[in-house]
Amino acid sequence: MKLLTIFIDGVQKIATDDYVGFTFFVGCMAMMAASAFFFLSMNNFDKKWRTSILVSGLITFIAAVHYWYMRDYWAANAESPTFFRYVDWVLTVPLMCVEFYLILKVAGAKKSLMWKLIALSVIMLVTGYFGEAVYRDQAWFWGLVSGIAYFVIVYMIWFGEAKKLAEQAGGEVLKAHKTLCWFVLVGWAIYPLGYMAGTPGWYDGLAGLGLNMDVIYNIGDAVNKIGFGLVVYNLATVASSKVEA
Ligand SMILES: *C/C=C(C)/C=C/C=C(C)/C=C/C1=C(C)CCCC1(C)C
Repeated sequence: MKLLTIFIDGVQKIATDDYVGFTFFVGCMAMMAASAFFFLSMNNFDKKWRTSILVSGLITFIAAVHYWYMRDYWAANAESPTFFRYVDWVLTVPLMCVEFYLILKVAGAKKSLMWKLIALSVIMLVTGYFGEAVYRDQAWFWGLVSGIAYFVIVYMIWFGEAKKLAEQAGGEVLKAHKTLCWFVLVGWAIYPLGYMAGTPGWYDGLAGLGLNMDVIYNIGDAVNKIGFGLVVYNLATVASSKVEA
């Protein structure tokens, strides 16, 4: 129906200085391309890696669909598509936790590790949504609670349970785990910056720097969702070729 309207009414204009709209558009394309890449490469790998690649593709595919809506929403309302944003995250971030579990399974990772990471990520996102959309006056408080959940995740993968498993697995799995840890520490830290640029609080000065919340979130998504997928893709490539050789 939506497509039909676009064909009949013509496409909504994106102003040349609408850089927020531009990043939604490019983000949508990038997520689509990445999904095609991951899905089409799936059968090149050993069976035990296929689920990981499938999950990489699902992450970018779910994001592509949400970017399609967010791009539209922004074009129509020139306001943050907060609802779609958080629905996207609450589906894709737990899938990123699943990726950790899947690559650590070779070292005997238990489902309980996966569920702990998923629960923490949901706490991080639901409290973030409260601060951004529901209780904006206390954005700093909800941001803080969200940040604590974020740091527990960082701790678990850098120093806790997940780290120990990665060391037991060693080799390529350990390397990939380390890279993913860096993504969570540095790549995920982009999001609180966006949050601070987009909500009122003692950190209001950030918005004065001309930083835009949606641009920051869109950059974060491209870096993290496609980057995560490529780390797993690389691991699967190296590990699969070793078995064949
Ligand atoms: C693909 C989407 C990803 C990887 C989204 C990640 C989102 C976060 C790490 C968000 C974190 C937040 C905080 C740590 C505090 C402020 C509120 C959030 C939700 C922006």
